[in-house]
Amino acid sequence: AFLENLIRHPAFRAGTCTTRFIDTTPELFSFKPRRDRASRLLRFVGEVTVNGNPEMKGRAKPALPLPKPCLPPADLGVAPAPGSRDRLHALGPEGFARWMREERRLLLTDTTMRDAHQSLFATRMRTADMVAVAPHYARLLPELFSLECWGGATFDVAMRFLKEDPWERLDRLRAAVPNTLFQMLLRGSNAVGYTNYADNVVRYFVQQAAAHGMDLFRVFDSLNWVENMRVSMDAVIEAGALCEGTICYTGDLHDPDRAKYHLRYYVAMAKELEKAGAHIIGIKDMAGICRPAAARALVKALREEVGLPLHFHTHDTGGGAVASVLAAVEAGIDAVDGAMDAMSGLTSQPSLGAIVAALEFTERDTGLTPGRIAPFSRYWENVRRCYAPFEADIRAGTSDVYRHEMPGGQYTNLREQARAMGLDHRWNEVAQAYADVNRLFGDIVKVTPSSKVVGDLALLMVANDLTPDDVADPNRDIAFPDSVVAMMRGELGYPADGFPRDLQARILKGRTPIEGRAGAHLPPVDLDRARDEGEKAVGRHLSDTDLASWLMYPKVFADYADHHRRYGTVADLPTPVFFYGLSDRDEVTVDLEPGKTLIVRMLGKSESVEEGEVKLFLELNGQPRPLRIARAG
Ligand code: 3PY
Ligand code: ZN
Repeated sequence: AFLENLIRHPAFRAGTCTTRFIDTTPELFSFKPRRDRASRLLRFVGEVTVNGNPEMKGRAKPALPLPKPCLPPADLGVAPAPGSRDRLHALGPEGFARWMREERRLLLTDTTMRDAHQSLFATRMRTADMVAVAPHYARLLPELFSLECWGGATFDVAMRFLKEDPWERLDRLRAAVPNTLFQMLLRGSNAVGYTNYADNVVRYFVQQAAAHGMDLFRVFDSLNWVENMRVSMDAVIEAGALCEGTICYTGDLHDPDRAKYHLRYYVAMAKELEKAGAHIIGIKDMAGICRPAAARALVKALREEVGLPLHFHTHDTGGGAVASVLAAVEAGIDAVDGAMDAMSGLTSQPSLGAIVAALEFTERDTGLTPGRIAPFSRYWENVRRCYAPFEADIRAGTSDVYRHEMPGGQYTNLREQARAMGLDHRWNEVAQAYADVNRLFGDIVKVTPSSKVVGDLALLMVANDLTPDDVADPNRDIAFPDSVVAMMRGELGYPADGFPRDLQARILKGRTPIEGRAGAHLPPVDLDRARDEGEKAVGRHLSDTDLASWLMYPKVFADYADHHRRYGTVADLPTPVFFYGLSDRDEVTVDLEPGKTLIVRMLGKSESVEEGEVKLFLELNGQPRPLRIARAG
């Protein structure tokens, strides 16, 4: 314990300690008995069983016990067949992109482990549910083009709500799937956050992600400003990974009133991305408003004007996504995104099974069959039941999305925010305000983080009964949300035609907007210093990936690290135990590592009201382990 304290001490690590260090550093001799891993995990399970998971506050538990997800039958002793990742390693990014463009098969990305759960149940899917099925993907679906399994909101939510290390998720998935490309969503200069980070922080983040096995980075900018994407695109290219330079789609190609978002606009952007070094062009229809006719025209034009393969991403919010995918296929799209059937539809991606079936026995046959998708869908169906409290109560598609244009990942979130503000019954007004704010801002791209800014102002308008005229009225004093002021200052960059000057001046109240790219004004972060600060804040050594987490989300990371210090790694717990705790006579198995399994049995409990605690009668690997848990609140 002494040695451990010594080597963890920041002064020792920095090499600044003198010969008197041991005498003058009494904390080296403070040996807090470190509870072993099983005890810490049991304490967590006990806390959740007695006091509930804080994440469940205000949410209704599903009926327990939940059915156990059944894994698609596969022989895990057999090595997986070579897949897209092996091809990338053989051909390199440029060669791989040429192969994509020449391939007849429609290539498929499965978004189940990222966008689908981000859009259906608030990004709450846990590592345990992904890692369990990952080796089955490697063996049973080696034809898949990629698995989107990281980035976007998953990074923040993993630490903030699931108390997991997102890097550990990536490492464990990577170890289980050696053959298929991993794909992540990167918000350009906002990386996996909501603000602009210093250029060297963005570079460091990309380097770490690539070093931990990320193969394909879908890079976008929330205002379609290529200048804001260059730093991250360069970092991806330098790391030898695939760079998918992405166009965010908005408006409607054929609507004469939305002439700003015409074919010329998208073609010009795609050419800029091609020049910037992209290997693939992504078409990101985050709201699911790219209608079939638009998808057909866009893909056709981009194929004619750009030499790179095209990858189409959409959402099924309005119910028409498969039609758009098929239109894109007819026009020659190279790859498309879908989600496993049970995780598809509504605000998520269209159904992979439906796409596979639609193209079976045609020229663009995907090489998969609905029968091979089905066992995966059945697995995810039961996994999804575990997350029922996080689902929005939406039963059907809504073509209202063509009016408000909210991204699939934001729609349910904003509804939830509106509900929390007591505006649930005024949702129609929120949706209209969202559309109005978009117009006030000059008709912008709405995707994280610009979509959050539009949502913030829309909620403020409805809560305060403000009309668009009120917002634009120079004689009316409005306390604009910080996010709105920041965006008008140029902190997220600028749309091609800038923001409307009058409104911008009114919101900035005399402050001057940033000239050019916000990142160009941010001094580089001293990474060694940042690591020292982080280590002081969390009281332990920070690994390179810890540092990347700390740079993205200092407070969230520090809270996560504190949770980890108290309870250890909770990512291995089965999801029902993590959210709902143990019921009497429950038995759960937790694989800590190969050969180290915990079997926890709950025999019963007794409550002592005077002492304000609950005694749980637990058994750990057959041995009695009673646990006393103080009743909270
Ligand atoms: C994200 O940035 O998380 C998105 O999913 C945007 O569509
Ligand atoms: Zn999406």
